[in-house]
Amino acid sequence: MALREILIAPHPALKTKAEPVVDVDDEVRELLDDMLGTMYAAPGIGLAAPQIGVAKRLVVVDVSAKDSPNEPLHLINPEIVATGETREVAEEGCLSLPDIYADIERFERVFVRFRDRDGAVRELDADGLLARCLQHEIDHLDGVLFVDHLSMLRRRMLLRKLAKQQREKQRQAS
Ligand code: GNR
Ligand code: NI
Repeated sequence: MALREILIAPHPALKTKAEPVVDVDDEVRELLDDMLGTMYAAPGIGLAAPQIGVAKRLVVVDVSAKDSPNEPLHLINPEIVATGETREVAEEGCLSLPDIYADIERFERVFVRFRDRDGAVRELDADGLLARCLQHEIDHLDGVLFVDHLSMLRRRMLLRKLAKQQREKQRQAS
């Protein structure tokens, strides 16, 4: 397993629509392993391939509590096939938008179809944090960041804040 660099907005790779995976082979499993390791190291509860500069529809997620055993999920070509009726607002963060947080409205419940690491088709009925995380990750596959769900004014404010923070980080590092 290799740790990968997580790209920070406004990197163009984060705005690119990712391509479906055709063959679930060892190369794909290797990528998923790198993604999971990179996610745990960050640490985060989800990671999508575009965040490491790979334009493929691959996602890893683990929303298990910190003090309980890991429950990794590997999702290939995940799709939301149905949603519940109700939406819920909660705070989100993103490894590609470090130190930026905002309240985002999402479906409370989603049904997601995907292929697992063995290429088998599976379905997941998710609610709570898992449902939120899956919507956030599937957005990444379509080049969408959580700030894209906010008003243009609020998005611009948060992206400016991020740019300023990154400039300051650069300055401190040099
Ligand atoms: O680690 C993460 N936490 C999180 C919290 C609320 C809603 C979504 C997320 S996903 C994020 C990791 C990440 O950026 N995945 O793309
Ligand atoms: Ni994210």
